[in-house]
Amino acid sequence: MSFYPTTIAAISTAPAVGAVAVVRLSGPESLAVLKRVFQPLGRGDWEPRRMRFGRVINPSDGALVDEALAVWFPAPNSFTGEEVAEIQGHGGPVAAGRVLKAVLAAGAELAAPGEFTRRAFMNGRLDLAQAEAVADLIAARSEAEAALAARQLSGRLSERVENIHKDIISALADLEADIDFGEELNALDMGRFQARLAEIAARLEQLLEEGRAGKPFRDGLRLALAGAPNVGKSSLFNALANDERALVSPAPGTTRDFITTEALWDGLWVELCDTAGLSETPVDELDALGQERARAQLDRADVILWVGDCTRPDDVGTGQKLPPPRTLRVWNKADLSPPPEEEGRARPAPAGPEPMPAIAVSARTGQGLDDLKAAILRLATGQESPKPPEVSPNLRHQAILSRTAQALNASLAAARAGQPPDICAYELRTALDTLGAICGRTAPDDILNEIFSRFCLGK
Ligand SMILES: Nc1nc2c(ncn2[C@@H]2O[C@H](COP(=O)(O)OP(=O)(O)O)[C@@H](O)[C@H]2O)c(=O)[nH]1
Ligand SMILES: [Mg+2]
Repeated sequence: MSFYPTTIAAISTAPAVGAVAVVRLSGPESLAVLKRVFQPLGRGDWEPRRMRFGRVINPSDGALVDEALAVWFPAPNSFTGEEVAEIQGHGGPVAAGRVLKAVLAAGAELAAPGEFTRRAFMNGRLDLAQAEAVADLIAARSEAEAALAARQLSGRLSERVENIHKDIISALADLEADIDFGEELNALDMGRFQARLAEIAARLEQLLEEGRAGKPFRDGLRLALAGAPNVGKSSLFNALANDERALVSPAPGTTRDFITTEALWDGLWVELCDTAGLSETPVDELDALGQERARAQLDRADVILWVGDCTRPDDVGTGQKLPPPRTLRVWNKADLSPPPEEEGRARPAPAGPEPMPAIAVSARTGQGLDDLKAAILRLATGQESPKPPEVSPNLRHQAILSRTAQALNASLAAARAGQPPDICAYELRTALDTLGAICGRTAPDDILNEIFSRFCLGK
């Protein structure tokens, strides 16, 4: 059943010092290669999925390489769906490299990055969304990212996408039956048909919404602090990172270059970026350069904290120019003075047509920091009570989902306008072809290359 005639090998564990390293083989010659390099202790033949202890020998010179455990998985019950063998030797890059050399000398080829997972996908062991989840799980930096990836790997996203796929097929089949045999059968109830399409479109929209709201849990959260000099940006940065990373000083203009650090907030990965204070007129050339870099960092942030000083509420710097939907007004030094009020509420930022939420905190005492974190998460997810979604389509999935929704809505619009059913059917077929790319039914080769090249060696 396999697509591939070659047998590939790679070190599947991290290239670092550790107790155990795994060299994995996949392909029709896996057992044959294993037998050339591995001398099991004790008699008997290889049994499927049964670990054996023995010696690894390099067949090119007969040298003893390692003592190890080895196991054989006959096709198709393996990760790749092909015949697979694994040798568990001692860890460490050199020791594992020697086992790999022995296996290559015995006839295996070095695997390309992601090649095991690609074979698993081609052999139908995983669909494309699940294969992507393998890479995401390995790369996860936080509990939230790992949990989402694990659910996607188990097929939660694929299942929902496949259900939508099935329902579009069934709508299309009814429509085509009506086109072909309309006279003989009871004519299709157009009202109900349109309701079905609208319901499918709503499910696509729901998935898209989960993709947007899930972004911080899936990709982490990039935060940048901006504001006038000396309002306490670096102090707040340290408090949010729980680390005395940035220099703090009563002298304005301490921070010239930007500083980034990573933190975990309740299992959520956050990157914080402290920047030079923004002002209308830089004090010198170094300050001008610092401010330029600061603005570049603000552009790539998911949420910008525009920090002000409760004791100097009118020193707003150039905050008016920050993008309101991604910016949160933070009044720091609330331990010294209450935040400026407007009609009994923390004064909204004076910027832009849209009101900007404002939060009062003290970097010194920690007051208000939990509220600030909650407000950041509300802004990033667009949800009143943010929580990780069950599945979260990534950007590739989101692009496909919106193109599918477009085609589906075009079909619905044609049906509503009383256009010929052929046109509805054409748009539905486009929706099907488009949606198929999420699980890989219709993904072209260059997309596959793109996805699998992001994997590490040995995966
Ligand atoms: N009382 C009080 N002082 C603060 C607070 N945050 C910062 N400061 C002080 O304000 C000054 C400037 O702080 P810094 O973090 O360097 O400001 P930046 O220039 O905006 O990065 C320092 O003397 C800090 O100790 C706060 O919440 N309360
Ligand atoms: Mg600073």
